[in-house]
Amino acid sequence: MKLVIAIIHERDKHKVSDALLQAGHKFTNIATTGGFLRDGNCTLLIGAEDDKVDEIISILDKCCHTREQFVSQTPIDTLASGGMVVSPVKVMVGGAIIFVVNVERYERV
Ligand code: 2BA
Repeated sequence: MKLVIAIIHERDKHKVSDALLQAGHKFTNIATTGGFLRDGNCTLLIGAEDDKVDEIISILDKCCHTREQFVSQTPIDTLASGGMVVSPVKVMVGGAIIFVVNVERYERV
């Protein structure tokens, strides 16, 4: 068994949840915060049999779209500029960051 940990953009949350449910997967949705942008994102914990992992990754791939976003000041800029305004920087947001880890033991009691 595997645990798929997927960090996705807030805006893709409903689309991904609907597609996972429709395909019969079980998951937990956690509200999380990106370390760089310090913006809300969403982390999904999806427990699945090994042979279902590729299907899950394919759903995430189809439902999560990469977008460009301009950020007026990143946390790093804030520290470096001493409070002065710096020009907006372009960052890519969205898509999905996926970790697949082995589950040593799974119990439902
Ligand atoms: P954030 O840390 O808020 O990062 C948002 C986006 O900002 C990143 O998108 C990336 O395009 C950009 N970015 C991140 N760190 C940067 C840096 N030091 N310099 C310039 N640009 C930077 P993604 O790479 O798609 O990541 C989306 C979210 O996934 C991240 O939000 C974070 O919450 C999570 N994440 C990404 N890689 C991770 C990792 N190796 N471990 C744990 N969480 C990760």
